[in-house]
Amino acid sequence: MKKSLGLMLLVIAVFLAACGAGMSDKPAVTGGSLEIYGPVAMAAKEGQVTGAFMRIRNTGSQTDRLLGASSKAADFVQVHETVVENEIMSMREVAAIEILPGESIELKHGGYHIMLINLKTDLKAGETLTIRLKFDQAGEVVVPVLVMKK
Ligand SMILES: [Cu+2]
Repeated sequence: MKKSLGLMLLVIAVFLAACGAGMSDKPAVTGGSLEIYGPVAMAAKEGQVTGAFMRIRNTGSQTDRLLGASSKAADFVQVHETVVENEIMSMREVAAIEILPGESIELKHGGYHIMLINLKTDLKAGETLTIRLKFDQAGEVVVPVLVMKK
């Protein structure tokens, strides 16, 4: 009896691990021809600045463009790129990011990202915030973004 319970728990553990691994292959949200994977933001305090990151895949046959972002969580939300000039890293706002048919763009540390400027409240790990992304073709896509420990 005890042995079979142990085996059952092991089976459950393996099953959960498989589910966890499989989840990253599934988009968190889709909008039009776009699939959005693994949207996360870093925990930060009220008044601070933080970044949001994700992968956006275009499954359609037309090029789409990320034109901007908004959120009630911050006073300003911008799409940024990270640039290195004279060995100094800085960030600047971009007008648009193209997503070619069948391709993905990666918003990540040291690259493109969504910048939340002047947070209205603390963002704590485990919470979810909403970011609205604006695309040329797909229109507005509402993305639930998981807050991660810094
Ligand atoms: Cu930035």
